[in-house]
Amino acid sequence: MQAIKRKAPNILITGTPGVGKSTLCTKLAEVTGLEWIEISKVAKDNNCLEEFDAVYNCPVLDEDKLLDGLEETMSHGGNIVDYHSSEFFPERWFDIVFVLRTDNTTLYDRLIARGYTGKKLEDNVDCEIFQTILEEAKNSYKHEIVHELNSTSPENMESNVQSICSWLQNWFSQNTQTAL
Ligand code: DAT
Repeated sequence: MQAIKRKAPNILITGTPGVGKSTLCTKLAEVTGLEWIEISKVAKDNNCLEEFDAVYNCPVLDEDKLLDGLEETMSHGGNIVDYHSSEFFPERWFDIVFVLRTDNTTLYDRLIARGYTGKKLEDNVDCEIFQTILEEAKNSYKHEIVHELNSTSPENMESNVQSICSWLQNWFSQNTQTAL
């Protein structure tokens, strides 16, 4: 569905906060040379955060401003986008979507270690239990490009890096034209 062929694919890594997106993306960027775009950081650095949501104890994202600012970068390809939501991105941006998953006990411990408490802690654990981010991704992208990855152990991370690298090599071999 992409209008112009990209030089490299764009990958979306999504999942509940604490599931391991930053950890995986750091490693992937290192191994693949693709650009890691951490949406929360980009939003902060580019003043795309609006008023503070007192209930969820987090700022509200100015989605239009953020998307406009990223359009050119995404059109070139070669990006790994990391965010806990996926529905507001243009569908055409991504060649593949990975949803990281873990069990609720593991997630609970990770979020406690991060200092989450009360409603924020509870809502994020519920989000994982109810597969909210997976459902969101499936509702926003073609099912065949949405993949669940277990992100509970360091071994899982290694195998996730391997799987994504294999997919990437395959993408390049199918999308790179041989020079005459
Ligand atoms: P996120 O970016 O999704 O919020 P993170 O990458 O910051 O999550 O990870 C949260 C914590 O979990 C952090 O202490 C590292 C740990 N972690 C992440 N992935 C892991 C894995 N596959 N195995 C063990 N620990 C992991």
